[in-house]
Amino acid sequence: MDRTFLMIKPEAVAAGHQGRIIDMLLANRFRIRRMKQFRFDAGTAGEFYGVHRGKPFFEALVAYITSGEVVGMELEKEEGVALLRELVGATDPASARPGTIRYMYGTSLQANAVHASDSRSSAEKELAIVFGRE
Ligand code: FUP
Repeated sequence: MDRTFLMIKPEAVAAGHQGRIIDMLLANRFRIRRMKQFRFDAGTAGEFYGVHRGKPFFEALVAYITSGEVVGMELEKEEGVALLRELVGATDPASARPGTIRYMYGTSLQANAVHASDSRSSAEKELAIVFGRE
C-alpha cells in the first residue's frame, strides 16, 4: 500500500478549487489520512523544493509557493504514487490531458494547481517536512 503526498497550491486554494480537487481524489478512491492548510515559510519551502535548488526557476518557485495558503494531504492507495501522478497530469497544464487535475485547474507551468510526490521516497520526505517527523 503506497502512502503519498498531494498539495493544492496557492492559486488553486485562492480560486476556491479545493473542494473539487478533493472530490476528484475521493472519487478515484484515494483515502485521505491527514490534511492541513498552512503557509510555507521560505526556509521550509526551500527544503521542500531542495532538488530544484540552483535551477533558473527555483527562486520564483519558492516565492510562488510561499505567496499564500496551501492544503497538504497524506493519501493512501494501492499503487498510489503512480496513480496519483496520472490523475495529476503533466507538469505544464498546456500539455496535460483532459480529465487530469492540472488540465482542469492549472493556469501556467508554475501555477499548475497541485504538487504530487514523484516516488515513495520523495513522498516520505515531503510528508515529514509538512506533517513533522512523527
Ligand atoms: P512535477 O514533478 O510535475 O511537479 O514537476 P517538477 O518536479 O519538474 O517541477 C516542480 C515545479 O516547478 C512544478 F510544479 C512547476 C515548477 N517549474 C517551473 O516553474 N518552471 C520550470 O521550468 C519547471 C518547473
